[in-house]
Amino acid sequence: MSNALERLHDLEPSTEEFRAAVHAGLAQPQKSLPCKFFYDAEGSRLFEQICELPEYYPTRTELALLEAHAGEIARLIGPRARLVEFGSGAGIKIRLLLQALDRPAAYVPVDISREHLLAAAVDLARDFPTLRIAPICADYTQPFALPASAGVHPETTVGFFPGSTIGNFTAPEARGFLARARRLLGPGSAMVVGVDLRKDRNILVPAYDDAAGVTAAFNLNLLVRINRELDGDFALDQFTHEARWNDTLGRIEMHLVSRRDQEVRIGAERFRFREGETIHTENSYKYTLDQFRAMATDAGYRPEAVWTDPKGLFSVHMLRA
Ligand code: AVI
Repeated sequence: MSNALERLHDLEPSTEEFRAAVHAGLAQPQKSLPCKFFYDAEGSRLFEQICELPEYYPTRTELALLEAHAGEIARLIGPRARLVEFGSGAGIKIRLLLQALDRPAAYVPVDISREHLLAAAVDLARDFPTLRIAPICADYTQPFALPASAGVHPETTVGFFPGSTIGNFTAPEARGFLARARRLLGPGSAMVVGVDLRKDRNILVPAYDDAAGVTAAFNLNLLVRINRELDGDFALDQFTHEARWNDTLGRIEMHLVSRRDQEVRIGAERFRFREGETIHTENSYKYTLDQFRAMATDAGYRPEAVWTDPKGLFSVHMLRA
């Protein structure tokens, strides 16, 4: 392991937090589970597979945008930047920025999935041996501090939030996240955010309900995780994956639909499901450029630049604090 790779700062959510969220979510009239719990080791692996699917356009479109505009993004960022990536995952996109940047000072990947975070950090340290890397295992929807060790006198600090993960928040959550990130990263910092754009439902629905069934497996893996970690007895073949476009709210919704009336035990508690009743597991909001810029402005940022692909599928925004 490289000397530049620092010890992991571990703030991974506890099993207790998972249990409390599951029990609270399943006690509501519209049952729901927070999508952040998708990302155990298997969920992270399945998500990487989703990113390769022909129907799932966001990853390849954003990668092409970053490839095409990395030079310009790097010029706007300037030399010796410290990069903080929220939800770093496999760390593929950051490589494009790191290669384009002038002497990056440090990279702080923040991710909820510890194993995945560490593996990606080790890989990156191998390819960028002089880069200071300070991984943080944390739920970045909650406040956290940057470790002092990552403060290597950067000229500027830049947040990186690719993949349209911001779309998995409600509008108030997204605004709150951006405002917290602005405070965390400090005055003069920048934020590079990938945002999926509103488009025809005939493109959107297959992107979340692919022919190979990978997204279905990703959604159902949440039940596998509950069974394993919280002593649940969900019968996996009694729930089906569904992706719905909600035009009024501008979002894709993922649900797990109960195939029959049934009762599920989690630990000592039991939850009843009627046939057709759903667990709402994820929202993926799609924005227009103006909607997102207005939200960023509300959060205290100045929209500085935006890049989109020729088909208008996806956007990468540069915001300044
Ligand atoms: C991580 N996030 C941006 C993905 C999305 O598109 O909302 C998660 C996902 N869910 C199903 N497919 C992908």
